[in-house]
Amino acid sequence: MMTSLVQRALLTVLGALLLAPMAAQAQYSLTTEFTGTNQYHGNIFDVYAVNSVVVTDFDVNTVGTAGTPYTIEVYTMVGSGMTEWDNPKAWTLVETVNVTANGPGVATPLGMTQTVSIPAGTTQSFYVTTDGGTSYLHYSNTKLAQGDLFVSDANLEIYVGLGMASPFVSSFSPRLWNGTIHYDVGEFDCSNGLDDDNDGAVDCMDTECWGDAACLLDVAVFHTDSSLVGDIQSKLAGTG
Ligand SMILES: [Ca+2]
Ligand SMILES: [Ca+2]
Repeated sequence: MMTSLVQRALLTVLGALLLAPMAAQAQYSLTTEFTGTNQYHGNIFDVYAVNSVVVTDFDVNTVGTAGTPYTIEVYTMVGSGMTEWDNPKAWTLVETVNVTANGPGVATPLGMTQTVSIPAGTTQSFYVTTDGGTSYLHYSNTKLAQGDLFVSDANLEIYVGLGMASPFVSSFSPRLWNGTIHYDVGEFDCSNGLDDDNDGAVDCMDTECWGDAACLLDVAVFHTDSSLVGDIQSKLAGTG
């Protein structure tokens, strides 16, 4: 018996549902430390992506006590930023966020809405800073040298960099940024039209997206029998 497109679609959907526990939006993080006692407006530090990553957020170490309002600016550039600390034109402002400090020695998440993609095998630099004045972040003095690797995991490496007076005014070296980088790996977004992890498979073509809601819908709308498509969609939504 010939299997219809819709039947095949249903089999595909069922197969995808069986694979659904596979995480399409894995969230990883890498922390330097939160023990720094030196302070100024911020830091410039290089990271190296072992695998393709997408940076989604940062935690910072505030000097201000819990409840203190902060305005934090995150800049980035491709390549090392170590010699570009006084060259604003080299940098792109990723986002300016207003946050309430959790206090020194603990993480204050920025809650960013913008992301930064870093291809595998490349260096990217970040400049995380307050908006100046007496708004300070903690960072660490270190016996390591500028450019030394401080911490790494399977996907990402964070290097010793610079302490900074805002904006792009003066630098102190070597200084270790205090904070956490939150990031995703793999085909983390199944509907952005991009091959996030550079494995040749875009969105729903990537097995990591099987089971993702965006891809279930793709399978259903591929077919022209609208009543059956509606049936599939309502079954998936639990309304049929
Ligand atoms: Ca992919
Ligand atoms: Ca994608």
